[in-house]
Amino acid sequence: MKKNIIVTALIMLMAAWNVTAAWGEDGSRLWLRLDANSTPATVSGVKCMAMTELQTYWQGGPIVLKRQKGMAQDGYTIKSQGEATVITASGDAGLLYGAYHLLRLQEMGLPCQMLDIKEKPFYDLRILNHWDNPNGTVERGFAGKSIFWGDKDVNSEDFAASMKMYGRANASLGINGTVLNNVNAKPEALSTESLQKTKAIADLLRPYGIHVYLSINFASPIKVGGLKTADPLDKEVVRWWKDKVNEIYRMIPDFGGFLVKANSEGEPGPQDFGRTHADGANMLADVLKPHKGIVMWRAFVYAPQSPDRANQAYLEFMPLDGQFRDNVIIQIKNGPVDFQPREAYSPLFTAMQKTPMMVEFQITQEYLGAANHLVYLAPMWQEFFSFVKPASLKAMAGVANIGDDANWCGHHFAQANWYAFGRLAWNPALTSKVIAEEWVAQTLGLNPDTSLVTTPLPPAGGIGGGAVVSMMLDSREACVSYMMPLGIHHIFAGTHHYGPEPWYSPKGVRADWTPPYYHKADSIGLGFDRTLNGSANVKQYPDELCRVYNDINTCPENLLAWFHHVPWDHRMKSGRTFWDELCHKYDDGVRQTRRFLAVWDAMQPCVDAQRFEEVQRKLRIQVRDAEWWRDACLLYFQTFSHRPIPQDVEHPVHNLDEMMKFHIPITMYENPESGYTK
Ligand code: GCW
Repeated sequence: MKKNIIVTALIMLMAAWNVTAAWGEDGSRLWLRLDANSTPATVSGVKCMAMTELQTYWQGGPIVLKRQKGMAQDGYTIKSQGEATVITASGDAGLLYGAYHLLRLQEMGLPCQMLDIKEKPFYDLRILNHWDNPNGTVERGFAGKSIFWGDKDVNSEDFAASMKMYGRANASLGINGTVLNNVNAKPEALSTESLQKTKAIADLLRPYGIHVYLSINFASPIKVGGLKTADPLDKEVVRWWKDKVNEIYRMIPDFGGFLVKANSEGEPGPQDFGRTHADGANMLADVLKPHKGIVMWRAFVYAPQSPDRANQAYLEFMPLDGQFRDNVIIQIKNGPVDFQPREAYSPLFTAMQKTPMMVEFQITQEYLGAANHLVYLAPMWQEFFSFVKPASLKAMAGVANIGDDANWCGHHFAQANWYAFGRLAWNPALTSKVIAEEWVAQTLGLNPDTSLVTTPLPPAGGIGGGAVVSMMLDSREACVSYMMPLGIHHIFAGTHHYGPEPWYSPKGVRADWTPPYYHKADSIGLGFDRTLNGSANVKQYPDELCRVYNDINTCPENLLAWFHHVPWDHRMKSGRTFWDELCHKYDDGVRQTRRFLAVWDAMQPCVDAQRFEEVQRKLRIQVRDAEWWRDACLLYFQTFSHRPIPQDVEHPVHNLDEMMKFHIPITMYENPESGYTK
């Protein structure tokens, strides 16, 4: 599919091509215009890219790019000197990031004189993970097909143009690494033919300071190499990996390394040969070391027989703390279960003291309404950082939400999550609000002056970006409310993780793949008992937190059913019973989505027509989906609570038996186009 797109790399302004007319009158905002017919720039390096971008888009006075030894890697300064602006960095990537910083100021309409800026990234490694398959499908991808694989001709001009847009968008945020294929890795990713494609991509992304990485299948020595085993301690296996890695570095001298999902969800791993995660990771690390490559070894593991899936990663990895080579980083999802709308943080982060760790966030909204719901994720990631010190981590990875859809991410506002990921990987201290304001100003061209926010409804006309910013800031909590408030988790449909199926529990399906395993609804109450009397998951947290979480009266209410089996009549801080509170939360969630729709409706005069309509359509889906979530969950849980839905909340508009018969016929590679109501 040809991407008919206009892109501003810095501002992540991505819109369908036919928006151009609407935006033409306001051409000043499109200063990074890339038209569909432009041939890719032939560039010979990152510095050259910095120059090209500035020459093309900078509207101010002269710029000087200066190299200076001794500055932080990828860091830069920007200083006004008379008429000129001087960008100084020790490396080319720093110059490019400095150039984009300057362009960002210009684009946001901020002053570009008297500058005295000093920046350096918090993390050296700021990396996207693409769950893209060789056939072009994207696991949990909701924005079309892979931009890398499938029928893409990596030698075509179209492909080069698309990599150029991707490279600019990422570099403008400081993202400097990308894993090109799914962690459920097909062995063929390491075939020579596939490596040729990887090389072509690496060549196209190099000018943007982006290094490529691959996910590997641990059984590759058997499946690609024809060996009898993939035992990491077997000499022939080690030799195979050495040869393979040498082959890769001959083709791609700056290749970054491997990402590994091992012994998880059926993927092969060292445990298949009686070895540990450390044995497997270290073998690969040793082979990559001479080339300065790294191993990102995932801690996303759980076993069918485990009485509490949330305990598993800690149980498998804690005994190995300190046993990993220094070029191994353990990559851990933010929560111990799986990218839920709200989870407690993964306790491994505070437990492992002697092992380099990185966090894996999910930018693609597998569990947050796919590409249909407007959910701005920065507040969720920031919540994580309120528990886990950014400095205790080595790097940040984000599972990408990028596909070959015309707007790249399926939902215009999903681009804000890609943007926020990059900005936070550069500086995790940035607030969600500042990031949203940047995005709104640059992408929608709206002034994010928050004084213009009015509640509950904006006045007709005359409103600014502040209303959009505050909608974004509220959106994650709203999603939690209409999907899984008060610590409830993983009550999704079994097959697609889009809608609610708290009842889903077919015979023969492993328990931890069914919602009742997590919500444990019964006549007494709701929630997973992870206290010391239950699965003892609380014990994996530092003592102080363990005490707080263990006691139902001190446990934060937003995690109550995560850590406790909460009695229906448990008294909440509001004075309501738990059941009544639950009803109110679901109701709040629905009301919030209606408010978002009203905010957006009022934005019509301020946004181009196409973008307005596309977002409006999605928000309408979101409102209906929120009602669907509320009705399915409340009516189903009511069969256990036997309590009435309070009079002061809106009552369900669906019937439980009808909802239980309803199935969305989609796979994990698609976005449900119309949500629930077809
Ligand atoms: O979130 C779950 C997804 C799987 C995914 C897995 C993982 C790539 O449902 O689709 O597989 O996690 O993170 O490995």
